[in-house]
Amino acid sequence: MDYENLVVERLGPVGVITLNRPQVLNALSPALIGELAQALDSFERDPEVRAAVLTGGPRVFAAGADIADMADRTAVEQVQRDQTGRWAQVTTFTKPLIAAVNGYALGGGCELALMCDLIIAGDSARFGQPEINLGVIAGAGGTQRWPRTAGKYVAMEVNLGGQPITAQRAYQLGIANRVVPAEVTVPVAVQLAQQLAAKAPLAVRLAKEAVNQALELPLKDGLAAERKSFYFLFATEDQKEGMHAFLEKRQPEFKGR
Ligand code: CO8
Repeated sequence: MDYENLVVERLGPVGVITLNRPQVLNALSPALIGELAQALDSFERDPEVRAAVLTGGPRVFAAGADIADMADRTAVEQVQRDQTGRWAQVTTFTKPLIAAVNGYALGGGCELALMCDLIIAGDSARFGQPEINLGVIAGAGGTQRWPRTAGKYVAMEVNLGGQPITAQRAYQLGIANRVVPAEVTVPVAVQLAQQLAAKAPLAVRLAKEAVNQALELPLKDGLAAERKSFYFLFATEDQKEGMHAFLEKRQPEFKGR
């Protein structure tokens, strides 16, 4: 499939998606979000892809939803062409998805990064929700994921104040897993994705699901769901391989079965 707003590549078991509208700082038009959903769907259905990296390249992650596209829309038009489902496809992707963020991750761009499972931030990264400066608020999770990650007070500061925070502060708040020199953000993310891709795919999938459930379920229900997945994994060949490889002092070869 040909993409107009993305570059989509495969590096062995790792799929790499680069947002590609540099002239508008990767502003997230509906067409781009549609292509992103398609690219993720193609990775989802390809058993050879075991992890993915989402980046905006060396200069900018994404400066938010496309303001030129939205400026003159009415509320009714916004509801009628609701993009929620397409954005949500980022969160229903079952394989590890790592954001590699350089430069601005603002508005929808920040929300996109926060939908990923891990975030590698280049030292140039800036995370923020400047929608308030446009007379609106975040619309793809900014008011919900910031408090769950960084707490209420930081979430208020970011969503009400509209000023971005630095990569280092994001790291201190637990939003970025690592801060690295901007020129190696993508290679570091790909290397991390390759490490995750070598794990047992079904276990990775269920671990991701379980961690995400922790953000939504009461503890008792989350623990019960985790335990069911733990028991379920004993039905997989990879569990037998993993445990026997340990006992035989060799590296496991996981097959995703
Ligand atoms: N949309 C459209 N175009 C943009 C956007 C954007 N979000 N951001 C930058 N651009 C364009 C600029 O208009 C400019 O175009 P041109 O060269 O034709 O004038 C070009 O990109 C370069 O931008 P700047 O000249 O402004 O570059 P600077 O380095 O001076 O500034 C900034 C960079 C600080 C990032 C600045 O561009 C900026 O503030 N951008 C807007 C950031 C913003 O407000 N983002 C929030 C948008 S709203 C949103 O994301 C809501 C998401 C809701 C999703 C809901 C789904 C259901």
